[in-house]
Amino acid sequence: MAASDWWVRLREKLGGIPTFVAPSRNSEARVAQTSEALRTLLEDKSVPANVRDELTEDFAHVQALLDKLAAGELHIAVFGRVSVGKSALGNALLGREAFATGVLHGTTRARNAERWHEVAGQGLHLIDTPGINELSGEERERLAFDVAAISDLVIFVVDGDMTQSELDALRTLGRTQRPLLLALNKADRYTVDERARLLARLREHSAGLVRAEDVIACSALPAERVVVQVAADGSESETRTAQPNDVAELDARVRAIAEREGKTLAALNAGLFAGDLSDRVAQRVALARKDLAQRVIRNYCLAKGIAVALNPVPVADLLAAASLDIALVLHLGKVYGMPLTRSEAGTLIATICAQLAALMGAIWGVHLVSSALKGVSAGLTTLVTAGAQGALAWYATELVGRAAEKYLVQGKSWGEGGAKRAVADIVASLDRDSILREARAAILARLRGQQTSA
Ligand SMILES: Nc1nc2c(ncn2[C@@H]2O[C@H](COP(=O)(O)OP(=O)(O)OP(=O)(O)O)[C@@H](O)[C@H]2O)c(=O)[nH]1
Ligand SMILES: [Mg+2]
Repeated sequence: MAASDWWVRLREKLGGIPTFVAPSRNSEARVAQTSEALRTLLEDKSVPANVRDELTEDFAHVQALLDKLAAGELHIAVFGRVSVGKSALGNALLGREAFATGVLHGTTRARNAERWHEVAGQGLHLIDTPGINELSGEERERLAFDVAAISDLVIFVVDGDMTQSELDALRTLGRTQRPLLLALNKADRYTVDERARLLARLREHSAGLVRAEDVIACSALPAERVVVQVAADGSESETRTAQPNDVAELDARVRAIAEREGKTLAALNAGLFAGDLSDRVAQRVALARKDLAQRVIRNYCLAKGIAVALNPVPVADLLAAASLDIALVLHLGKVYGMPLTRSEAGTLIATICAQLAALMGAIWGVHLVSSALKGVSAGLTTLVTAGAQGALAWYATELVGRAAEKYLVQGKSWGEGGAKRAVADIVASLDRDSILREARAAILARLRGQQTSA
């Protein structure tokens, strides 16, 4: 099957990219399906070891997602500008002082070396993040994506009407397909009327990104009430009374979501990540294969070039001698995970050679020999002539190898233009003279080495 058939299988299993508004029905089935897809990814033996090594972190993340799915945990991130009360809101939802809060901008960033801070409790797993206006545009985008990657639900916190950069950040989060809640914090600072107008405005801004009922006012850490009393003697005294927070509506909404679609959300997000990772794995696998194929072709070119140089054949026989390249083609089939039988390899080479002969018939004689010899000035020693013959064999093998590779990469197919077009493209894409030059140098170096060691 195709080179990366395992991820195609995985994609099929996941059934496309899910969007939010998850169907709650069948959520157990989806969780089971996603878990199985993730496990397939973890256990797939066709992922080469070096690719797996490069993506160790991602594979660890898949394992974590699996554990999370098993535990049915819901990860919630709070996101927004500095000092809007993200940490305070996290604390209010958790019911304890888990995150540092403060009047100074960048409290979260200053206190935590890491880019965000996670705390679990009350059946929730909260992720506190630094204020986005502390970051450059690019960093902000990366943070949004990173945060989204580890959360099932993002609470975007504002403390008034939205600024353009807040709206941009909200849109970025929207692109990650995470469900979003928009919290208008510090509601205690507004009158009932102002609050209603602000909520209406925020719903307008976030239309299409956040559902109207998910735009909610709250007061995570209301200002203390200060009462100044003036005594009979004119002296003043101040009493400060802490006010209870008001996050009940937001809390209820979060928990309703967690209850109703927690597992499904976690499964959807794990599915999104798995889809993403399988794309990356497929890309790396393709690169690793191409790299390996390149080395395989070069080795066969060198071996063939030396063999011909040691035992020169008439130039016209070079194409016929290309049938010796059967081992190369068999090897390439293995590299691309598409083993060929001997007779398939033979047919493939015959097809390629027929195209090459048709293409190069006219120039395959004198011109090529003179290109092979180009740059060799004086005294055509036997060694040099042999090197030139070997270089031609190398070039022919390279053409056969590249053409066979193309056929394999396309899933044992020549594509639309057929073999003729494919082979012509390969010939056109290779710089013949530089290959001949490199080939001759490599072959001569080997032959000289053999002569000295002999
Ligand atoms: N009036 C009022 N003040 C609040 C409310 N929530 C938070 N604050 C105040 O806002 C300031 C910032 O709160 P934090 O929770 O530290 O804000 P943050 O968004 O985490 O800030 P950074 O970590 O600096 O990005 C603090 O002085 C809080 O006391 C609220 O609901 N009402
Ligand atoms: Mg903070």
